[in-house]
Amino acid sequence: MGLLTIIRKNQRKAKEMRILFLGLDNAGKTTILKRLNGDDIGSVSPTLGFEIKTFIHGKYTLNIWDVGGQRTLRPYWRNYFEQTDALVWVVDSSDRLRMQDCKEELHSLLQEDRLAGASLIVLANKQDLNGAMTDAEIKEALDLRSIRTHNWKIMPCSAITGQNVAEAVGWVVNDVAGRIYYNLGD
Ligand code: G3D
Ligand code: MG
Repeated sequence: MGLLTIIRKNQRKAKEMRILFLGLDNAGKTTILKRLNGDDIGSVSPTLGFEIKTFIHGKYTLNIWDVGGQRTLRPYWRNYFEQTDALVWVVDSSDRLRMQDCKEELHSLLQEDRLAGASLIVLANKQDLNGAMTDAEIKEALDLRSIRTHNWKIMPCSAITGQNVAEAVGWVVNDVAGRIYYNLGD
């Protein structure tokens, strides 16, 4: 293998991003990923383990990990933290009763050393539902303003209508690329 080939291979590797989709169960993580992938969103079953989806986004390869969020599965989240470039925290904006649980889980994740460098986007999903909390309300409820450790953003979205689904990925890619790849060139 020539030197150029090796360099090219390494560059290709360097342009991979590892993105972790987390949130309480039923938030819509799997449906958002299906929507991104152009899959049928009529049939989504609860994620019991994890699934990895790979997308090409411009010059980047995104490896997206979709991990089950049921309470019994949450202790396993930590197995997926290593080398995470971005955390996508998906919220069911209509689930007011679990907003406190959602806030506690998010803030405890942000304490994790292995997630320290990761960008964070909070997706206020299910905006198509009547009575869904707005992104401003969710920002308050999850106390996002207190986050000093991560570069974060919140976006309203809907996996059903497709609102902001692609835009959210765009923000993640730009934020990670700005941090990591700004000096790599083409
Ligand atoms: P999860 O992977 O976070 O656990 P899922 O969540 O993707 O399995 O979605 C859980 C349920 O929420 C699914 O409904 C799914 O259709 C619904 N859902 C996901 N995103 C949206 C959205 O933006 N708007 C609305 N209205 N519903 C959404 P079921 O009925 O299959 O359990
Ligand atoms: Mg799921």
